[in-house]
Amino acid sequence: MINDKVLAIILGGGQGSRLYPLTDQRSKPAVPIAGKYRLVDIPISNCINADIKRMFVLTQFNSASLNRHIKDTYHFSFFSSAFVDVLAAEQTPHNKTWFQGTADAVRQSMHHFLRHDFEYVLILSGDQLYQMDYELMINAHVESKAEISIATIPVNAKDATSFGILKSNSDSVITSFIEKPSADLLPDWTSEVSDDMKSQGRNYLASMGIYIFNRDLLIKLMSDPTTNDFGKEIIPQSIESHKTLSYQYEGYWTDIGNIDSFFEANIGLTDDIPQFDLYDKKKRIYTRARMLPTTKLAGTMLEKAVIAEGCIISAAKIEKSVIGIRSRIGKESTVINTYMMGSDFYETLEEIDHNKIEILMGIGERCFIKNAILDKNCRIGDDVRINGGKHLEDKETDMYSIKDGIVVVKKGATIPKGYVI
Ligand code: ADQ
Ligand code: ADP
Repeated sequence: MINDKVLAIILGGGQGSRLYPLTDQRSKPAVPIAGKYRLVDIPISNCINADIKRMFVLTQFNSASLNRHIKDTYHFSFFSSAFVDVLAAEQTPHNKTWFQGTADAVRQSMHHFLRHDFEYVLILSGDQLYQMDYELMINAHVESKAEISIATIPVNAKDATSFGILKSNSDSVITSFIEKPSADLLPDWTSEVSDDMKSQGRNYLASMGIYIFNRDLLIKLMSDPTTNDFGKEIIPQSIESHKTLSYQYEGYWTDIGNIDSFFEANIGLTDDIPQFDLYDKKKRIYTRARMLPTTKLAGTMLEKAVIAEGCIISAAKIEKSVIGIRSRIGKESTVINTYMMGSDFYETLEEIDHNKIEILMGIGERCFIKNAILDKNCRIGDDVRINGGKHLEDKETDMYSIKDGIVVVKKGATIPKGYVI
């Protein structure tokens, strides 16, 4: 089977500064999404669904939560060749520095990959929400006898400046590529797209940052130590000398690299028909099986709410919000347009008593929370009011950050009773 010849490399993130403060205490792949998953579950699940069984996750720093999550989640049979290995930037006698970019991350880990038998490398981003069948892309790559393939998607002019933009010929072979063009250059970079895409103004073909390389070519490209990045250097330099295929995709795909897009992607799950479908049996998203009890609700008005397992909720109202595992929300509280990640553990009555805990984990009574992300293990005291929105300026405190009007309460932070943001 062709997929047995593929090794997947998941780029788990550079410094993760665009997702700060969610990446303050954990590496980007470990950031919790959709109430019970972590970012890294998306590319790993897409690989498993496409029968790609060997995966490396490259990350800039090794967080305990990432390692624990991978170790506890992805158990393969003793007789299977499948694995998910985390490779954190490491110092060796040859490399004294952190990864300098995406290609450098791959280069520094080549010795780990070359221990395996493979013909193709599938390189994936760790911060995108989508369900794509990589097998179709691999087949297109092999059939066209390309040396490199790039998954591409039509985007509009507003988004085009944040992506690699390319043009291809009638055989879908890429003829030119520019990384993140400025708006004044865009008029030269339109492509022929389907009527559906045209009607949405999506006239530019963007790289999704998903690449297939033939093994020998990757080894050759990685032997040049002056290139650090796929988008900035490797791809633009390779298209002339190596046949590079554009594999066009038109399904749902979104980059969740910053707080705003991360928030929108999570809240989008509360839509009547979410674009990201967690209910499709054939495109299952895997995560750790936690054996949590069911969620208990009392007196709560729910409107477009997504609620994970193990919650205890007595809120008055939850609207357009995602409520993560083990969340506790007290009486008469209102939660609107909020992603609450939940908690890592329950506090027992003995612990609360013994440690004289005044503000319990979760949201207290009579709170009002709107336009916020509550990281894990937060303690929101009674009568707290968080009213996020564009009227707020960016701000940074020990307890929370405000970015683009979204209030992000930091992991484990305590917001005192009656506090107003
Ligand atoms: P960007 O997403 O801006 O553009 P980049 O910041 O290099 O590119 O990140 C690509 C992926 O690699 C992300 O998942 C990121 O977290 C991860 N990453 C970055 N540095 C890393 C490092 N040092 N170690 C490990 N992982 C790292 C890229 C392409 C564009 C394309 C977009 C699509 O360059 O051409 O359009 O992706 O999202
Ligand atoms: P999940 O996958 O459920 O999000 P994590 O692995 O991120 O879980 O974190 C749960 C972790 O919290 C577990 O390792 C667990 O040991 C730890 N934990 C459990 N109880 C407590 C506690 N009382 N205080 C601190 N950490 C705890």
